[in-house]
Amino acid sequence: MSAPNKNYDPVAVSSLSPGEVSRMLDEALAAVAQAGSLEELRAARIAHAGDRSPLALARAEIGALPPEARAEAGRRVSAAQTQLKDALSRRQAELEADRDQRVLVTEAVDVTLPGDRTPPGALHPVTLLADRLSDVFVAMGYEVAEGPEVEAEWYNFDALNIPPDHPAREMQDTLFVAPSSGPGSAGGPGLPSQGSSGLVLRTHTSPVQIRSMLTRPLPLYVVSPGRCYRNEALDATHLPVFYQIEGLAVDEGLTMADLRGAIQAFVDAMFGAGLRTRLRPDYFPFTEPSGDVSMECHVCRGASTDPGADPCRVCRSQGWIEIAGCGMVNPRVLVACGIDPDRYSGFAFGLGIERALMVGHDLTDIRETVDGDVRFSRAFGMEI
Ligand code: FA5
Repeated sequence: MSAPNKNYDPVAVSSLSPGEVSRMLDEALAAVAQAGSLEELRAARIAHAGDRSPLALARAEIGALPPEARAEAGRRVSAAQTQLKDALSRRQAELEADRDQRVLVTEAVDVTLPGDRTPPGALHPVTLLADRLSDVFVAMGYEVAEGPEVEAEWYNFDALNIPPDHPAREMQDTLFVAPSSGPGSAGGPGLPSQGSSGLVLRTHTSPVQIRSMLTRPLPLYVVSPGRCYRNEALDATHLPVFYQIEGLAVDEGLTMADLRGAIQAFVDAMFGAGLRTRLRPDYFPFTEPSGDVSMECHVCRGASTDPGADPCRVCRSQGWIEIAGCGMVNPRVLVACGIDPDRYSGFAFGLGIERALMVGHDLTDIRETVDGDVRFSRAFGMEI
């Protein structure tokens, strides 16, 4: 600011003259009007309304005027600054409205365009059924137990009362991984030691029975779902790799009646109450007596067996559908696991999950479960 000027010097304060203030204002208003963006307007604001702008510098000169001239010069500069401030506000509002309009156009979403959604994938129907079957038993108080798919022969056969020369080893078309290291796994009286056992791809989930009996406290109620392998050709009812689920109970005083009760409860949970179950004699080395379980056909309920009735595809007009192998745990198996057969008894059952899926959904070819065709899974209501 210039020094106070008692003798009014119009040259020193020329910036406060009406013409000069009006020129500064015109220049500022022109810059505001020309600002084409908020950025440019910001620059114009700093240049023409900021602390170092011509109008601000002129206002600083007011003190240099003689007192009688100060008020008029102050009013002049204030009026110019007010006019500029209003112009800046108006332009700011216009530019913001422009920007908002542009954003609305460029960021508009056309909700009518087709979606580009990546389907999340889903569990396979066989996995879902395995989970559902396990849940039924978990609800009855069973624990889920799992075992390895590459299994010691001792667990897969020997401890289950299937000695090396037993025809049941042939029955199950075993895939061998490593041979046994010595004669130890060949039976003799009683069950063989596990030390020299070879390795196989487990042919059933029954070895998990042995693992459970050896490691878990009694009484024991376990359910074991899992993958099994057999050297079998793929056809409409056989897979070389398939799933089974196995149940095992070992407790004091268990009888065939408990086995029947467990199986009936399972069928009720899966298909709704009211379907009868039937046990017929069968043979498994690890259960004695052994049986196969059938349930009344859930589709025709036996009606297809009446003379002249429509045939039933699901039970092939037998009225019954075989669902599982079962039996009372052979005392020799209990002994192999260090369990006193005079005090404890047990029952076990096992079924094929793909076969159960076929029964439940009227599938005629088991290969559909492994083809990998998503239409198969979609038919079960899955999004893939
Ligand atoms: C067994 O494997 C016994 N461990 C079942 C068992 C457990 C009996 C406990 C008694 C007590 P099996 O070989 O029958 O039994 O096989 C059981 C089920 O597995 C069959 O009923 C069938 O549903 C399924 N299964 C067997 N082989 C195949 C295969 N190649 N493809 C698809 N499913 C199969």
